[in-house]
Amino acid sequence: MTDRSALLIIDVQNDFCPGGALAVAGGDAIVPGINALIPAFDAVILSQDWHPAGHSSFASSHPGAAPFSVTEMPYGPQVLWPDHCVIGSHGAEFHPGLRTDGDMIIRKGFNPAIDSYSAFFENDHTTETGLDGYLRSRGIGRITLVGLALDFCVNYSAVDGARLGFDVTVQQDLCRAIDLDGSLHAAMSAMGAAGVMLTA
Ligand code: VGL
Ligand code: ZN
Repeated sequence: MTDRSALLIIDVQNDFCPGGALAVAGGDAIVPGINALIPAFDAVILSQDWHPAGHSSFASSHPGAAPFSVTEMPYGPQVLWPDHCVIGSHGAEFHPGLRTDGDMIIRKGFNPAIDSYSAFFENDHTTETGLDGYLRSRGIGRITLVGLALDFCVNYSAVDGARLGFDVTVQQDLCRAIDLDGSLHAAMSAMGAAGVMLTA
């Protein structure tokens, strides 16, 4: 049975909202709309970017590297971010206005050596987070994604979800993007090519 629907609320955390370490413009503006959407789904899952201090995706862990530059990791190119969503920090907490009474919280990015944009796989594209199995064992076949950031974690999660066989919708008006060097345009193409449905 795979006829159940889930809302996946991606990384609506203080560090991705205005005032945060990796602020996404308007990141906080989507919170009321996400809260209002919750009752329409059979299941609600929140993801939380969750990095140990000194994480390999932080520019500060690479001497001389500027934030937002790109480096080569064993698993491929990796953007180096400002320190963000450090485990236990205020920035890693969900936005205080967000309803967090969902069924499950999936944390990702806790492996010091691998970043994890997607809620399904780490950036090596092989290490699973466990979300796929969780959804399947609950009979969920349809997922709608909202949250931050549209061109990184929402995009990677949506594309992986579609590849795993889920019916995936991204509700664009409840997402905001970082838009780094054309990343938003690339993300829209990738999601379209993967068969993700994009709603306004
Ligand atoms: C994200 C960059 C680094 C995201 C997380 O949630 O989109 N972006 N870590
Ligand atoms: Zn991160």
